[in-house]
Amino acid sequence: MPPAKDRPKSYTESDIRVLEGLDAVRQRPGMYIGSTGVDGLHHLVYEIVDNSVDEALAGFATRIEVELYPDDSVLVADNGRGIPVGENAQYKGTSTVEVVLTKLHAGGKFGGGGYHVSGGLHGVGISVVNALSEWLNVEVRRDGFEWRQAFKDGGHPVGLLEKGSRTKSTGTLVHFRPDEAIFETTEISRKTLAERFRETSFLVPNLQIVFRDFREEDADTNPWEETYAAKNGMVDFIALLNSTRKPIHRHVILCSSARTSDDGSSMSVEVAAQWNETFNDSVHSFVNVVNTKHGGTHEEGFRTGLTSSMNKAARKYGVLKDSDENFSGDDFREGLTAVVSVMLSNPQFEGQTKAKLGNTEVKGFVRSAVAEGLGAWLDAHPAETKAILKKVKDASQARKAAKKARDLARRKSVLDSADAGLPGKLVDCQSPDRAGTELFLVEGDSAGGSAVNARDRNTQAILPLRGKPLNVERTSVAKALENAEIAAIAATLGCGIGSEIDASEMRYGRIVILSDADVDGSHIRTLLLTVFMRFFRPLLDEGHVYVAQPPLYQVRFGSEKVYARDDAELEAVVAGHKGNAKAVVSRFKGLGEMSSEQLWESTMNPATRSLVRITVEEAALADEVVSKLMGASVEARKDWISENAGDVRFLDI
Ligand code: 1YM
Repeated sequence: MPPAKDRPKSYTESDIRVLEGLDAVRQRPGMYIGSTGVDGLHHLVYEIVDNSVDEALAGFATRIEVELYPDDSVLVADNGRGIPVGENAQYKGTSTVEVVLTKLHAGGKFGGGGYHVSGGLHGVGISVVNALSEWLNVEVRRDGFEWRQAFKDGGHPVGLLEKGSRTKSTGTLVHFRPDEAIFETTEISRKTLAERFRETSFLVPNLQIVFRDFREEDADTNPWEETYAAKNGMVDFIALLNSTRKPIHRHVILCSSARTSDDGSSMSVEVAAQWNETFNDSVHSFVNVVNTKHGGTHEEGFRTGLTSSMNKAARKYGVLKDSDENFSGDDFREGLTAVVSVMLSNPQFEGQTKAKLGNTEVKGFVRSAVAEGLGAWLDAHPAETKAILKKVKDASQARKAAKKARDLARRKSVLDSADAGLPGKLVDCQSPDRAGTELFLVEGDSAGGSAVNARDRNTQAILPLRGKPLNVERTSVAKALENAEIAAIAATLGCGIGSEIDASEMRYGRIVILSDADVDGSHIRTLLLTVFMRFFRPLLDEGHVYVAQPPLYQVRFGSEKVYARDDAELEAVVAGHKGNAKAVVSRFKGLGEMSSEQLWESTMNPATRSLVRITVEEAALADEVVSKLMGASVEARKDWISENAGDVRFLDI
């Protein structure tokens, strides 16, 4: 807090108490917004936008505008009722606007009647954004007038709420600049925000979100702009998720249910689903409009409801005979694209990332909603139901065949290799303890040879892969295992594949994909990552999968050697070198051309290399990118890959 002489005249004792609250936020920002990295920065924007989304869910706002400016400030405006401007009932002498902006409150909202539904991961409210901003201006249109108030240096009011000109319209606008002293970066990612706004528009009916970015040169007159609005809500969401896949039935299945308990708490659920020709399960779940990447009780309820109503239908249509066992949950999920959206007044989140719903009462609620709603839909659409059940039956047969194939593959490889069950071309490491061990998947036999010589034989194992990996976008587990390279990867990892995976059985601590630093190399990397996406997903989720960063150049300054990954790094290395020695640059044509020593120094030595960990942060987006790419024509794929070559983070979204 600034010394007394610097405080505005309007300061009162209660303001001081209030600001003590905001100072606590500045002292431990992580507790309120998760981190002070880029995720925390985005969280600030969501916190404000969520207020506007609440206003839309309450039926008052229909339009939200979000704008990014070159000074890294962010503006959010909505056409809702406007934050109340009168004296606050709880804090006499202070406007409700000021209370909302300066008073910490766990639920984010108070003074109003409704409950806070959107947001939810932290749901800390707009005052936290004020506390973490260099400056923040709020404008409200309400009760026939425009009102404004300014804050600076972490939430200190510059003056009182001022009444301005008359207006007939209503709404709230917040413009703020995240505090550079708090955040490691103040550069907001347009792509991350755009993805979230697009999702929001699918889940909130009658809402339009306009997103503009004024940060590029000349953008003040002609900014980048996108508008998100989904006329058909979740049906549009499914259509987008399935845009590169062929649905096997025409209508998107929709069901919903809502309930209010005696204590006034309420919950509602909406589910949209459609099966497609692929073998992939693509289920996305949301709580209060926020993506729950790690699922939780609502997803569990969805899965059990789905399994029971589908098995019932299978018996009704004679796809299952009396003596047959039920289909398993996995059989129903092959080729299923679904969105599960629940609204809860009191969501409880679990896990470190708070991306998993914990409320136990939700499971049964969603299960019966789905069992009933889906059951009714299936009864009303016999032809489509039969098409789905045919797919389920195929899936079930394929699953049984895959199990046989897998058992067979295991036994066969036992005969092939001295090591129990391991492929012959694997050069394993010696450490019996999997912690600290690494499996390198290496493109090509010759590079594999250099890697074998270069490696630390105690902790680094090498599996050379021949040619391009199989494109698995439209492949079942059984079919994929017929491919020698994929079978070798599965046998080497030893943790199972597809739905029968157990990540804890993986034989290595890390998997490192090592391919050339060129376009072909990045194509191979993409295909391999798709194999992991589709068949070894838990390994990605748990952060076991990495991409090595082999250099494209070696630069010598006399006896000193430096490596550079790309042209930009080469330029930086040469420009940044101090001393008189002349730079001698050589370019590697591929991994196979590097000596073992070079490969070790630049790419494999844990002390000097850099690895990129591949995570599936935005599962929905990654899924879309992978299928778009994998389903696309060869030409489109090549174009896309050469544009994005070298940037492995495209799957890191
Ligand atoms: C750009 C950010 O904050 N919009 C917004 C906030 C509120 C209301 C409307 C609102 C809510 C209620 C009644 C209510 C808030 N009000 C409060 C509080 N946009 C943005 N739009 N009237 C207006 O919930 O009953 C907190 S936020 F507490 F004052 F009611």
